[in-house]
Amino acid sequence: MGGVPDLEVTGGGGGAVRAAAAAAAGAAADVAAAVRGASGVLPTAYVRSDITPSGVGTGDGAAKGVGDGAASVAVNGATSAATSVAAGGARVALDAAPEIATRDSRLAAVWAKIRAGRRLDLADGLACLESHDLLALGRMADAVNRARNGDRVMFVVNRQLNPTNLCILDCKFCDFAARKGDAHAYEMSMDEMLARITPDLREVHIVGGLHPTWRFDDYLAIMNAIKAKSPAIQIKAWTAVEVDWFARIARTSIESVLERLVEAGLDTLPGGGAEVFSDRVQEILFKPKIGADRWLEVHQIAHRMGIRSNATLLYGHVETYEERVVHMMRLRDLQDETGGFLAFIPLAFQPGNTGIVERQASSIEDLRTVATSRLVLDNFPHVKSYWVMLGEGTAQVALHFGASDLDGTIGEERIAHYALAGSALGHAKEEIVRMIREAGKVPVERDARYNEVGVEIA
Ligand code: V47
Repeated sequence: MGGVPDLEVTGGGGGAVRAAAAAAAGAAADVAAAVRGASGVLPTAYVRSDITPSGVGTGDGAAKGVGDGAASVAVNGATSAATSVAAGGARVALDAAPEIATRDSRLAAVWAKIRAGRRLDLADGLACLESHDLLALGRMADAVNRARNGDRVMFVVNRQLNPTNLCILDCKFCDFAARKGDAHAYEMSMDEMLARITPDLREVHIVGGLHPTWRFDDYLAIMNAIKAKSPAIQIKAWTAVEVDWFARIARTSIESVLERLVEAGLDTLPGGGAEVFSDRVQEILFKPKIGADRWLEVHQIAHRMGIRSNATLLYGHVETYEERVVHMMRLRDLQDETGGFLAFIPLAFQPGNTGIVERQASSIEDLRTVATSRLVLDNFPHVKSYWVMLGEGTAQVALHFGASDLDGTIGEERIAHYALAGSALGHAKEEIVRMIREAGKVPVERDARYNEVGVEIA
């Protein structure tokens, strides 16, 4: 194996970002990333006291456990009975919900339901995804998001770290994973990983493949070394698929794996590996992987132990609208029970060289999915507009379609870029701030647990 393919990011001070995924010779992942200038006058500085937090969990879940701080808020003057769920899972209702005109009668019925404080069902979710009145759908999701988050959009100064792409699984949608001997296969040395942990980072997001020979202790060693180098950094690491794998290779329970991960510095679990909660899609695209029940079980156990987590949906391949909505509703059910989810992240499938679909879902499809998730997931604090997969422009527009988080600076994204994503590999903090302000929103820097960090943003 020829070392770590270089993903070079230049001009990190807010200037051009150029990415060249020069994977080992002949590899498919030769990526030219978007070049964006960071010029322009930045709007007024954000100061913590400018805003009033609302609908954001306390964020100290790992210390206290989740489940505190349930909120019940008036809906259109009436009290919503269905709002007494846990911290992260609190439903927030709309005071003086606006009239939103639409000629789509099914969408109008959805809005009437929301204004009455009633929960959406499968048919409602389908009405949203099937509606041609995208702007009315967007206004609805925006109103619901504003009731929770106002104009604030959160982001984190973070870096993604993918220690290896060697993976025993063979998921049809994944261009990132490799087998030993593949041209693009890599394993980072500890020095290579630590070189990526710089003092400016607040969060490191670590995921990789299910390596054929690494032991659980090897994964723990990565976390321990990162914490030794940078004790204050927060670690968001390992998908439920990896947590399940660790339990298998260490021949122990999920609880014991999570305990050891927390001892090694784990703060939160990322939302990856969920794909689509559908046996049908699993059979076609990710047969050898854990399915919906196990993914949900891992997150349920984590939440019970006080570990907060995220949830993703991979869309834009072979799934149906119904499967998307069912996926959201299963997440909503778990959130009702535990309140442990922080954010939902719709991941737009990057077709790369998979041959599954000819092109990425359109921006219209992206915005529909973001907006629908904001309306269906009434107990999730945040819907994330993941600029890596959406592209920076659509990600900005999604901030008006219900999204309240832009993820972060990312540093060096590999999973989407091995699948030929057109976005940058990473962005300087100034560029993320500019993207949020350009969308007319207020940037709020957060940590991995969605605590506002209260730094003044220039
Ligand atoms: O689990 C793989 C997906 C996920 C492709 O929790 C692909 O804050 C699109 O989960 N096109 C990893 N998606 C990324 C992820 C994530 C990203 C950002 C934030 C968070 C969070 C989580 O990416 C995988 C898989 O579902 N994926 N290949 C692809 N070609």
